Amino acid sequence: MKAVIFGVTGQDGSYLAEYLIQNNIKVVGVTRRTSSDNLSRLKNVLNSSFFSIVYGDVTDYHSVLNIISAEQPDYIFNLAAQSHVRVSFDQPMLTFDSVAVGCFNVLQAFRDSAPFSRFYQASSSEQFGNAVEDDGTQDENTPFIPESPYAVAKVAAHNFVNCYRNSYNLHASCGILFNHESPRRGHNFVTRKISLWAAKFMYCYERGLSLPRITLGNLKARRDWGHAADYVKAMKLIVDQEKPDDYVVATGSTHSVEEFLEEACIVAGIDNYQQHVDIDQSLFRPSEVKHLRGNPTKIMEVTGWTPTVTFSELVKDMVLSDYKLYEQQKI
Ligand code: NDP
Ligand code: GDR
Repeated sequence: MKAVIFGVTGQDGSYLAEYLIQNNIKVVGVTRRTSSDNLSRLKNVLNSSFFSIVYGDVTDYHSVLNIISAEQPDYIFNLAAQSHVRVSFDQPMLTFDSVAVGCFNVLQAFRDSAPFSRFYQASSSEQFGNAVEDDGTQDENTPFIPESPYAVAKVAAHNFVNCYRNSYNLHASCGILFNHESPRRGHNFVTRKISLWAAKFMYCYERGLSLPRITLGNLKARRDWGHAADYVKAMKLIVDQEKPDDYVVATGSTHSVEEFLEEACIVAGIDNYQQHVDIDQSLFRPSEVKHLRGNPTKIMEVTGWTPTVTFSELVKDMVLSDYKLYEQQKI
């Protein structure tokens, strides 16, 4: 069995590559040529005989078509995206190209050259915007009311996948994933920004060094945070179902950014954390998604998937892992 992963160098791509290889699936990872190293998350798989790298970009249809037609994979995972919501307000067209046009290119190449493969699209809870069911959750029937250029592009990609599935009888599915984090999270997402700061604070406090401050935006926003290692398992379960479909992947619990900050401070032993935090209005978004709490009933019932890492365990994992990076002078 063979899988092609677009977006392999990202947080999810690296966990997914490891998980597929553990399951005896060969992985072809698609990477962009960059002037600095972008393979740091892949160190666990780079030397595996089950892993290889090819160059490609989802906005370049010919590169995508060449890869899919040459590899004839059993699975195609499209995780490639400019994935930062705030940045999508600064670079809306670039975001649309990588997310919506990129998805279309992969879908089209799949249909044109490997139609018996199985396709997975990384959809997002951001697609719901501020839509919510009566019980305060979002599920597969909740309408999409996107609040950012990123979310608009993800809705377009999601609709392309549904259109191609229905029109051409393709095995194409979407996982509508709620926020998932890990020690491999990009440094400018709020959880990693907080874990890095808390770890640095702990490191400096223990050594009598001057204590760092942190600047954040909206602390009131609520997210349903899970662990990326759990969520890539859901991706494989989704493509392994007999029928293609769309699934919400979430923990079912919600916490505010402030609660994440408080939990990180508990792990790092930081008292009176408010005195070390600055709020910067420029970090607020022009339009904010206020409350996300997914209802994962469908994926749990159909596939048996269940999240294994609690909110507290996730925060602890991230802070302690970043502390080790400071100790080892790797940051
Ligand atoms: P990351 O930002 O960590 O990774 C994004 C990946 O996409 C990187 O490998 C990046 O490559 C690649 N990429 C960006 N643009 C292109 C392009 N034009 N052509 C090819 N590759 C490209 O995201 P995550 O791993 O966190 O998320 C994976 C996917 O899941 C994304 O689509 C994201 O939008 C979506 N998602 C994520 C959630 C989360 O909470 N993490 C929740 C819901 C959806 P490079 O390293 O070269 O920049
Ligand atoms: P999100 O993640 O937008 O939910 O998208 P992010 O961590 O960027 O923001 C979460 C919430 O925290 C608030 N916030 C801040 N955010 C950032 N980045 N930096 C700050 O300093 C800060 N202060 C407060 C934000 O306003 C927001 O409410 C992530 C991405 O992985 C998407 O690709 C994915 O689709 C969704 O999760 C589900």
